[in-house]
Amino acid sequence: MEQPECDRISGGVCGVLRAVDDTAHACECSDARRRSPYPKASISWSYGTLWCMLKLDSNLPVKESVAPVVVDAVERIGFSVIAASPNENGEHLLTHVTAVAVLVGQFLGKRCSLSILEGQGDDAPLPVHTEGIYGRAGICPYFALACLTPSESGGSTRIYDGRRAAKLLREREPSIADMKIRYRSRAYPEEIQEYSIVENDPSYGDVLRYRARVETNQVMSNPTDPAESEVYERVDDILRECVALEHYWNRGDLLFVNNKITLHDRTAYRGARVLLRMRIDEPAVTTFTY
Ligand SMILES: O=C(O)CCC(=O)C(=O)O
Ligand SMILES: [Fe+2]
Repeated sequence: MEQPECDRISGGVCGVLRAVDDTAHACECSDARRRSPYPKASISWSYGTLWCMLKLDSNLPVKESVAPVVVDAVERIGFSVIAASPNENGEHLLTHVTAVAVLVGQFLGKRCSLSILEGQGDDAPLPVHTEGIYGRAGICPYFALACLTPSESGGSTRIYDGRRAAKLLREREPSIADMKIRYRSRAYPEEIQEYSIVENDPSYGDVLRYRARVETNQVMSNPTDPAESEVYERVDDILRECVALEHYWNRGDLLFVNNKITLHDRTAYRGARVLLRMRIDEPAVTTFTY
């Protein structure tokens, strides 16, 4: 049945998305939080995404129907969450979560690069960004994060709707939308890339492609352009209106993200926090040695 479009998020559809298997839960428009099998997960708008519980303690029951639903949500609204069974604490969780990420990730792309993100606490949030925006070869279209150790407090990951942000910026601050920023990577000094704040993506149309103010950014302004601090303030103000998901991590959660239509950040946190990150079809990574 066709669902009405939801005006709260680009590509969103009101109502129940789809049930996937016996353990899947789809959230309804009016009470997404209550129906979520994960009370800690908060969806800041009322449209529901797919919450699919995976039991990871025996074999891997990844049904063939799961991946297409993840792909559909990631394409439409920009993200999808697969939650492990809450009582899952097994020592093999890393292996299982990685396997699920790769199995489902195959439906989004052909290659994946894995890294472990490990921190011991951070009083500062990680600024909002498009993943790998500094990459000369371009950004990865999709990435996934899996939680191995949730922090003691804080450390939620927020996903922002880049199409909605682009639309609002064009309406309210058209001169800023066309300004360019040059991004660099501190870790890989040879990686430098420049984007208009609003880019026209061949597949998705106008999207915000951006990293909030950091030392390695350079705003490419003309004398008539708004001041640099104003550029960041206006864009950040708009992004605050475009939070699509704030995900509070539980061990075993898997979050798939469409990096071309969303941005993300991470809040400040206390205690050890370990995530597995999988970048899918990262343009800079094209060869593998076995
Ligand atoms: O730790 C997170 O939640 C996200 C980290 C991140 O965005 C990054 O390392 O690029
Ligand atoms: Fe990131």
